[in-house]
Amino acid sequence: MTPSPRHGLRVTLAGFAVVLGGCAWDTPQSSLVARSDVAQAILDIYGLITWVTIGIALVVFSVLAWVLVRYPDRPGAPLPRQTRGHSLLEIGWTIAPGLVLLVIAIPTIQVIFRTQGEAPRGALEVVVRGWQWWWEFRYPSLGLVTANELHLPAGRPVVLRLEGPDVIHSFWVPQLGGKRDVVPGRINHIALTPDAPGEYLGQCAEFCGASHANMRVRVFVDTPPAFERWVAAQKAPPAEPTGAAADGKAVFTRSACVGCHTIRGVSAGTLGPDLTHFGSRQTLGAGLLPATVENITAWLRHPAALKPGVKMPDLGLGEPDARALATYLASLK
Ligand code: HEC
Ligand SMILES: [Cu+2]
Repeated sequence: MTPSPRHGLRVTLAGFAVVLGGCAWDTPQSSLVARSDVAQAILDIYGLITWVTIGIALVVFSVLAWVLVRYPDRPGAPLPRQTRGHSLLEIGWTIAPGLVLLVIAIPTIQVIFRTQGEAPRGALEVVVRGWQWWWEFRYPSLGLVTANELHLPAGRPVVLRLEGPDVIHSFWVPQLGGKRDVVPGRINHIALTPDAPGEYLGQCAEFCGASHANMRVRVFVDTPPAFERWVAAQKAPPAEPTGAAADGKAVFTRSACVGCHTIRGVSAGTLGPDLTHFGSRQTLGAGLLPATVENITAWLRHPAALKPGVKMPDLGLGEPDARALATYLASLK
């Protein structure tokens, strides 16, 4: 049986249904949902360009349809009247695209300058450092350091100061706006005001090596009181562990961990994420897995099995040591 044209049509439509079925408006990383002033400004430009493009498409397709209907090719039909060197038309189709570009360019340039702009007074500064393959967040005015999960207060301007200690990364949390490159030897800024409390997902948007796809970021926009509580909890020294967690602390202090990780009052390494309040984070390994004792244990035993290329070495830990360590780290709320 030869496939009929209707069969082809059905297959095509079924293909569309499958592909378009994956579309949704309000997904966690949708750039069509704006939750900050900067994201809204960018979305407005996007809307403007979409409408302008729809307008152009309508004009072009209407003219095309008119030509198809008006001048079909019939056997023996004469050529329609040919037009050459029509000054008015030529000037028209030179000026019209210029106008369209102006309509798009003026607001676009305004928004570019606005999003590059100086942070307003009183903005909360956060230093964002993109490492292969995790994010470090420092709050100089609060004396806090954390990783992979950024907390911001709703309604207060923040300025993110992007620094690249190793290779080029790009910080991108679509609903809060951005994306901005993190470039070694150069400081970039994003100034924005998140407007609604919630959890926003993002990820590195510039290919940066083996685990680029595993370099995720979570931003928690808290109500101002919740943010104050978070700051107070992070500033407090880590609680002294008891039981299995105390055994874990002993393993930590006698292992190579101390050379790479900081736990305030215990160690001062700087090559890996600060673990002082690791237990308050929901995920591990830059959004790789939920931070359960099970997953932390697996991570500590063979980090590269979970995250290809990871810069944390396999230290040959046995199951009991790894579990005790995981219990300790999870207790650091
Ligand atoms: C050579 C440096 C180095 C050593 C030694 C090291 N780590 Fe790491 N560690 C890292 C780096 C780098 C990362 C970030 C990996 C990533 O997410 O890509 C990391 C990530 C982690 C994480 C996940 C943190 C987070 O917020 O997601 C934990 C937990 C951890 N290490 C615990 C340990 C423990 C416990 C030891 C000792 C047994 C140890 N590390 C030894 C460099 C090191
Ligand atoms: Cu990256």
